Amino acid sequence: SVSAQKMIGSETDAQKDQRMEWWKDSRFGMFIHWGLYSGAARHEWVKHNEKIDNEGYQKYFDQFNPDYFDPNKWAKSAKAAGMRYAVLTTKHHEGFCLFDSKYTDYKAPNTKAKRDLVREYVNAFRAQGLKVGFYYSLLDWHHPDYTIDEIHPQSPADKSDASYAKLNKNRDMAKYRQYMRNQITELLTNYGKIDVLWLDFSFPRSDGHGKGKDEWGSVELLKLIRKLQPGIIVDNRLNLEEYKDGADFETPEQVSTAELAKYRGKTWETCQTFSGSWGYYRDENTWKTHRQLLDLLITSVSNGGNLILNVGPTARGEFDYRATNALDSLAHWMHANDQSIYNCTFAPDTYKVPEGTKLTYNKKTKKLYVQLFDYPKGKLILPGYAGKIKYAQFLNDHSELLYKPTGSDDLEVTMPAKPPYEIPVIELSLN
Ligand code: H79
Repeated sequence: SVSAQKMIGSETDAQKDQRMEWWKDSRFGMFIHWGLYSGAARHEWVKHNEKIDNEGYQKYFDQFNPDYFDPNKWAKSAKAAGMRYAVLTTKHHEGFCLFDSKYTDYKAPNTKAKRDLVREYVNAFRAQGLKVGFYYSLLDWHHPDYTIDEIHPQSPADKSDASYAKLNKNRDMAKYRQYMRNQITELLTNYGKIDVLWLDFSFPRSDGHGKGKDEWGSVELLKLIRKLQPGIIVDNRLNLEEYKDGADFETPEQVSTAELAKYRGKTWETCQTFSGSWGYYRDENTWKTHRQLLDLLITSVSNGGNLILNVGPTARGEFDYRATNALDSLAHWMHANDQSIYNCTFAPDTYKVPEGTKLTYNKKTKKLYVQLFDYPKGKLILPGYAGKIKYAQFLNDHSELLYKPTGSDDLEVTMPAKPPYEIPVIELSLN
């Protein structure tokens, strides 16, 4: 027989379902990666990629001056796009804190911004009725006690134990663990109710030059988090896979839509970028199209998961025009079709997926939605749907779609010659 999985706390399945309900119903969130790397404007891993030390990175701290920072604009843009929650990098791997921490000088209040930017973010997003989340990097490439490991910018070229030992002689992870507990306590105490905590990430290695649950003190950290914010939802990157309650959701990062089917039945959120990097990357020319972004959103929901779509604001603190345009297009689509996203999941097995479409099913209204990826020529066949539906209409304008049986078990929907816009949605009322 299968033995009970280990537990850290004592929450029941029913209690967890209740805690996760808003999150599962929301389906669409905004990730925001903003930090000193936004000024370098060539990837949030620039410090690692170019092996820059603290001294070499100091220019980005000195230059940081977000004169256009207005989180009310960010929040309005997220809300308009149909996003229901947001997660902001309070500290990324570079170690720079957007919040006013007592435990470091490496923070926004000590830059030209001269203030706690996290507080303004929290207030603005809450004011729009959005749930508020914090990203906090477990990695810290600035802290003097954080040991040099395999993926640290100053990782030794020869990878020998002796080289690591020499570099780490004055570094003490116990002190860094305390620093993290202190900062997470600040974040989960000083800003009211926080809805999501997104910790990033574990990379355990048998040679000791990675980091996982022992290096982070993950069990103790999670207990602290749950004590400070009992309702909070925590990602799965603390390396606590052996515990049933060591994580609330899986986090497939930048995976293809084809891979998302594998997560059906789990609790998950795929995190995705507009252009490849998370931090603002001026010269990146790999921006996803409107259709690709919709595909990510719909494919996530049609497999029972969430999409958290990332924006990398510029060093001046605003969304650049490419991000703004993409969000505006999503806003139009969501205005017309958000009932096929919120409260939705994959369709019951009795409904076959018509060719060139994806299905979502609204758990609250019990309506079935057909997302038309390949617009049908003249007619759409609903395979095996005879006797199963009682009305069909476009969701965007509630215009009736006529249908008839084909003689077999199928139904044939008569379609207008042209789609009203990209990826229209048919709403089916079920018998
Ligand atoms: O914050 C965003 C990213 O910066 C961060 N997570 C999202 C949400 C992230 N980026 N990469 N990773 C997490 C996974 C790390 C991958 C690695 Fe590697 C593979 C680290 C070491 C091997 C890529 C290749 C980076 C260095 C070499």
